Amino acid sequence: MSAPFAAKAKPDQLHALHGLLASKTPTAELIASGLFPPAEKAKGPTLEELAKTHQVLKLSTAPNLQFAPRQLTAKAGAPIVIAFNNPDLMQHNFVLGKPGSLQAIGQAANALIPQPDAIKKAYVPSVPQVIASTALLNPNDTAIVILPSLAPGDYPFLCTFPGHWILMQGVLTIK
Ligand SMILES: [Cu+2]
Repeated sequence: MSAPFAAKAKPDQLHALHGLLASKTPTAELIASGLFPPAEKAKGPTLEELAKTHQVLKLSTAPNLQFAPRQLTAKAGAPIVIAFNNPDLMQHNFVLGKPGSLQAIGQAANALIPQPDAIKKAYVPSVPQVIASTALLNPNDTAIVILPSLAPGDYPFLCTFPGHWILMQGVLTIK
């Protein structure tokens, strides 16, 4: 359990936490201490504030390695916010790719799995096709993904947690 939590921490925090993680999983006290900042508590504008200037899309995980919905639609010419939450019982992430890049990102994600820095990268491959990505979300975590305005097209999204992307994918259509 320690590695996924560690993946969210900064390098200097990882060093300080090494001993703690060896003996126990994060508790409410540790989370309150700021050593394990939940992704949804990151500093920045709130969803309500962003909604004044951005198109807001909502996306969730669903059982059996699915996104719900699998199809998102937004307009070209205005920035986008995706509020992504994970009500599932396992960890997931969200990776958005350039049009036509699903297979390339998925294969890069597969190639990343055995690499020593895979967990540190939250299983997100460092390839130019990736437009945006989140950390690994624990159950009940939420992430806010802020995107610029995008040109019309079909943008694939997927979860790159090992073994998920073949099933866990969807499309953001910009019209
Ligand atoms: Cu997943």
